[in-house]
Amino acid sequence: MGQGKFITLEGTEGVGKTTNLRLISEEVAGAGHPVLTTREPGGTPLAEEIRELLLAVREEPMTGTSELLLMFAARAQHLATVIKPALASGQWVVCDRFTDATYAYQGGGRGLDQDVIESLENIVQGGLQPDLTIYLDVSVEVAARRIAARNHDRFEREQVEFFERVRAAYLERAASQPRIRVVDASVDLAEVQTSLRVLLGEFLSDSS
Ligand code: Z5A
Repeated sequence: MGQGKFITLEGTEGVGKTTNLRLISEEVAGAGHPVLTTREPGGTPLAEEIRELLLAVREEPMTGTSELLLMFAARAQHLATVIKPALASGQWVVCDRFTDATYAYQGGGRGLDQDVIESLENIVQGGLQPDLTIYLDVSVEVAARRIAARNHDRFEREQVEFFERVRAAYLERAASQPRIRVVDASVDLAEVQTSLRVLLGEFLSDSS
């Protein structure tokens, strides 16, 4: 069996990634490919512990650089022990967030240097990039309304301006990288899922 494909799902908080991840995996499996669904930060026991460190609300503020290094520490573990072996064995990997989130949140949101992010990306990933990235786009106001009722983690407590910068960074990146496909996720879930099915249908037929 040949190398599997790597699909990532991105968006600001509350855009519906978790809701739509299952649909993407089902479409891939329905086309006859073995599929592994995972997430970042996380995806292995150690990386999930790093996730807890990253999301916890605590008195001591976490510096942007600490946050960036922890994201890539989790990613290094996830890539080496889960993603790369799965792809090598022919599985398709569907991942909730990946390095585009680092460019958007730590780069756009926190204002960290893109060149530093790129250096870490090269160290941790080598040349590995997703084959397809789906960016679910929703205005910050609509996304905030969708998650208003739940307890907010350290990221979700950020101000509206932070999420506006994150969204702008995602859209800028999507405009320059053909592998990133933007889906309007502000409409009804059924409509979002129709767009996702069309997009995945094209990708699956190009990959066969
Ligand atoms: N982070 C980072 O900074 N740098 C990195 O490199 C990486 C991550 C990898 C955790 O990620 C945090 O890590 C994240 C960025 C940072 N912080 N933030 N913010 P996460 O992916 O676990 O966290 P999240 O973005 O907050 O995920 P989420 O809370 O699971 O949101 P979601 O998956 O996008 O949304 P959802 O739970 O599927 O949907 C939210 C609600 O909206 C839910 O009630 C749905 O039923 C509803 N929904 C969904 N779609 C629709 C439509 N179309 N219409 C109406 N309602 C809808």
